[in-house]
Formats: sequence, C-alpha cells, structure tokens
Amino acid sequence: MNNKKGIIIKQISNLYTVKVEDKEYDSRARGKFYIDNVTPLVGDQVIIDIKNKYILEILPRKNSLSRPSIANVDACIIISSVKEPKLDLNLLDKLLTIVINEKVEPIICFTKLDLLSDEELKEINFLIDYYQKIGIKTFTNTNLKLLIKAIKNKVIVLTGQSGAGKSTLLNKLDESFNIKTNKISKALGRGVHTTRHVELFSYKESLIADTPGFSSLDINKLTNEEIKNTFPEFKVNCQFKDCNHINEKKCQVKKDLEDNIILKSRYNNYLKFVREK
Ligand SMILES: Nc1nc2c(ncn2[C@@H]2O[C@H](COP(=O)(O)OP(=O)(O)OP(=O)(O)O)[C@@H](O)[C@H]2O)c(=O)[nH]1
Ligand SMILES: [Mg+2]
Ligand SMILES: [Zn+2]
Repeated sequence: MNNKKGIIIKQISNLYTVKVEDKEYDSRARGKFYIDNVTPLVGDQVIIDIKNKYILEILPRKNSLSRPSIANVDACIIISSVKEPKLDLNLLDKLLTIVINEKVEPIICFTKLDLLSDEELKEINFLIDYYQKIGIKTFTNTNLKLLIKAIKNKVIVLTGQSGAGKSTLLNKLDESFNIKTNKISKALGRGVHTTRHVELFSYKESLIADTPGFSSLDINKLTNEEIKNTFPEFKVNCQFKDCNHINEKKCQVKKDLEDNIILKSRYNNYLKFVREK
C-alpha cells in the first residue's frame, strides 16, 4: 500500500512536506486540485502516495485561517508585544475576533514585559486580568509552564505582529527548532518579517506553527452579527435580544462600559470593526 494518511507540515511554493507517522515526504499536489481550485494548506490531513510523492486527497477541514493560511487549527496563540513594537490593542482584538469566529481557541501571550516601567507593567497586568476574566487564556512569555499546559495535544498556530517575538518563543520552547529571529528595525520601529513561510513543528504531542508576522489584515468577510458574537463580554441581558449595543436604549453592554466593567478599548474596537466594513 503506497497510500497513507498524513498531515502537511510545510509548504514552500508548490512543494509540500507531509508527515506520515514520524517520516516526512516532500511531495506535490495532484493537478486535479488546481482544476478544482482547491489549494492544500499546511495543517491539512491528506492521503498521500508515498511512492510517487503525490498528495491524492485532502480530507475535510475542521476550519481554516488565512494570512497566514493554515487548516485544522485547535488553538491560536496571539503574540502581542507590549513594547517595540508597541502594544496594538486594535490588532489584538481583531485577531481575537477572527480566531473566535473560526471556532479556534484563542490564547494571548504578551511579550517584552521586561522593557516596561513599573507603572506600565501595572497597566499590562490590568489587561491580563481583563482578558482572563472574559474567558480567554492569557499568559506572558516569562511563564512558559502555563502556556505549555494550555497547548498540550493540539495543533497550534502563532500569530501576531512582525517582531513581536513569535519565533523567539518557539525557540524558547525547544532550542533545537533553531528558528531564525531578528532584531526589530530601529528605523521602522517594527519587525521586518524574518519568518517567510508557515511551518508546523512537532513539540511533544503538539504541532505548532510559526508564521510570518503580519501587520495588517481585514475582517471584511465577517457580518456585524458575527463580529458581535466574538465578544464574550457582550453576552449580557440587554432589553432587546438582538441589541447591537450601539444606539439602543437600556443596553446592558453600554451600562457595563460606563461602569468600567467592559474595557473602553474593547468597546471602541468593536465599533471600529463594525463600521470599518
Ligand atoms: N526584550 C525582549 N525582547 C524580545 C522578547 N521576545 C523577543 N524579543 C526580541 O524581539 C526581536 C524579534 O523577535 P522574533 O522572534 O524574530 O519576532 P517574530 O514575531 O518571529 O517576527 P517575524 O518573524 O518578523 O514575524 C528579537 O530581537 C528578539 O530577541 C522579550 O520578551 N523581551
Ligand atoms: Mg519569526
Ligand atoms: Zn446592548
């Protein structure tokens, strides 16, 4: 039997690396996929002909994320630098919305807390508490034990701004990954996209993907309803069941906002997301 089931762990142009048990095969995709307009993605479960090194079939996907493109993700770690590049709550909330909408578990990991003053650190700790309170696992890259526990037996993707410390975090998990990292550009004040392709690394019983950092992406594909549903703290009882929490009267979300129960930046980002479209 030449046909085996495996998982695509790397793609560089039209060459796919498929992992079958503990062996890896560099293979190509069958022409049929191009005709059908389906592209195999990293994370895809596939049937591969290991003799001729062809991907024959893509098994049904649980989910898929784009930019970076990856399929069948259990959890996504959003790496959020608090300085150099500076904290970007708009990007963090946007990534949370996209990830939650795809039914992927979101995990936040803040990095570079060592660069903060005590005063700034207080603000970050406040944020960490907030995101935890609304039910999102939130960590820092200084306490990896908790993070490691959260990713056990899962297919994980790292995402976040270029220069945020994604590759550095992976190397911290396992030195043998030896992934190239880079100083952030002093001139640009941000990273310069050191990581150029998506690749799944085996870490204990998990598969974990480093990705090229991206600095912009849109949520145009989502409806306002979908966007609203990705904010866990909005699941409160407003007068109207279909309340959009914008202009409605007796809106509990707006009351929680006034009472500082809901974070201002979260609410403002929500407004931006529904209006940007
Ligand atoms: N001070 C400090 N520097 C860090 C920390 N984490 C990462 N860095 C540094 O930040 C720079 C960028 O880190 P990378 O790991 O290359 O960032 P990346 O997210 O992989 O960036 P791209 O591959 O471009 O998307 C490197 O110089 C790291 O040494 C941290 O917690 N504290
Ligand atoms: Mg990188
Ligand atoms: Zn409301």
